[in-house]
Amino acid sequence: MPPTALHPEPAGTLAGVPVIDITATGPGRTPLQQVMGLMREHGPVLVRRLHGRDAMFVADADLVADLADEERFAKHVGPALENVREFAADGLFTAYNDEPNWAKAHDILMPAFALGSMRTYHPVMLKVARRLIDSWDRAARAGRPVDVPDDMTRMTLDTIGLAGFDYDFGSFERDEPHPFVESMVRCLEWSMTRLARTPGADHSAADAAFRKDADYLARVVDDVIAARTGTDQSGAQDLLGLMLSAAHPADGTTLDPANIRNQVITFLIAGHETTSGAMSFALYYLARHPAVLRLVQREADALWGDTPDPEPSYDDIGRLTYTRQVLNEALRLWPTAAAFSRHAREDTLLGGRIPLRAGQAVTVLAPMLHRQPVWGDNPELFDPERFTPEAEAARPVHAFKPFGTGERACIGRQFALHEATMLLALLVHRYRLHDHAGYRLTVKETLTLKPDGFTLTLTPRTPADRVHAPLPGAAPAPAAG
Ligand code: FDE
Repeated sequence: MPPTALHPEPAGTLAGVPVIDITATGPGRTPLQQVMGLMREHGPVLVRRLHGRDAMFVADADLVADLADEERFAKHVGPALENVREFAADGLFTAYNDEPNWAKAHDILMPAFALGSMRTYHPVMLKVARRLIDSWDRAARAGRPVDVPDDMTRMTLDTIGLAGFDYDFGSFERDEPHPFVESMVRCLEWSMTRLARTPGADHSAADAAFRKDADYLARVVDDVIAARTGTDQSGAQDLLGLMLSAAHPADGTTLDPANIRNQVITFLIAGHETTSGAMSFALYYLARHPAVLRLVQREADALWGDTPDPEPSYDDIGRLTYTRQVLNEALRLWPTAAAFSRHAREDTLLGGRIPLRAGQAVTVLAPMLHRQPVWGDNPELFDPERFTPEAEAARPVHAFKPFGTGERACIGRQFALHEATMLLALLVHRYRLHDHAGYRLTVKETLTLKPDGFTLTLTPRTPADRVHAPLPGAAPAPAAG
């Protein structure tokens, strides 16, 4: 448990829910993991009190299922998203439910994120995957470790940049992250640390620095848009082309320029840290679970054999079902967008027992939902067998929420899964992964989660590595935790 959570005792209860006052310590640099720790101690529903402000957190599977009822609950733009709104405004992620631009942009952009549209993005995703592979080949030859989350972030940023806006961040040609990324990360950090501020203190320097970063983001994006405006975009295959040209199916209007800028910033934020964190956690677990790694390799080998530079087709990615299970299991333990909030549409009783007023918010803490008893008696164990079709069918539908819920759920889900599944399969097909530093997991929070300082060394796999012992008749035993 982080030192900030000095086992505070409940300050009392509200409608039977324990109230934990963390004002003495504050939320620290890992606020979500702090709530995870509090839930381990006080149970899967609690009120966290900070400077007299209360926030209810829920991970109980039945309560989360209740919150998924769209008739009684809706997405809540809480304090964290209000802060992100300072630089993403009415983009899809941070728009209020009743803001007209939400429904408009949602309707215009939905087709671009349907499963079939991944065919369009597949070549770009592969091109960027090859950039990562070139860079990892160089590291492997030099015997140099790779920084996994940093490289995953390079990969997802270049992918969303190219697939979304035909803009090349060229991240693999830089030692340091692209300045745009550094500004964006600082904006996200500002959004997070602003939540923990002591009332009355002077934050003007931090706010001025934030303003500068936010202005820079807007400027870069406006340049990208300007370069495309005025030219015919009807044949453009990316999101920006669609936003500049597509008319709403019902009323024929297009998105206004300010909203397009907000959407571009939104997709860059939403589309890269979350996905890169998911791939980083998946690689972390693969490096620790050789039996699982062998099964992922076997799946990739079955498709691509000894081909040194496989050319995965769009359809190949759908065949990588075990690789997908590994990703899901990584997203279970560490859903990289770890919390989302809901509010009551009218006064109601949550789960038939906790009174909520109209507009009152509740935050779902997905990493703890994903460790509830519906997941069996060893939820900390990494086991992709939890995501076989049979196991999934046997579980309540709302037990797994890495992409949020309802009409405001993640629009980029197929995009992220296609990108991540392809890359993971290509990497395990090509390299042996070595946990050279005996890495111990520490999870960094910048609103999203990632394994901090996780490095690997790599050696190329040889044809001999691809000769597999026959599978034992029974399902493989999951690796030990
Ligand atoms: C969304 C999302 C969500 C929800 C939130 C709330 O509710 O608040 C979540 C949870 C998510 N998302 C998650 C995730 C994970 C991953 C890996 C991802 N995600 C990815 C991605 C990519 C992209 C591009 C994206 N993503 C995007 C997005 C958007 C735009 C949104 C908003 C929607 C609406 O409409 O609202 C989201 N996403 Fe995600």
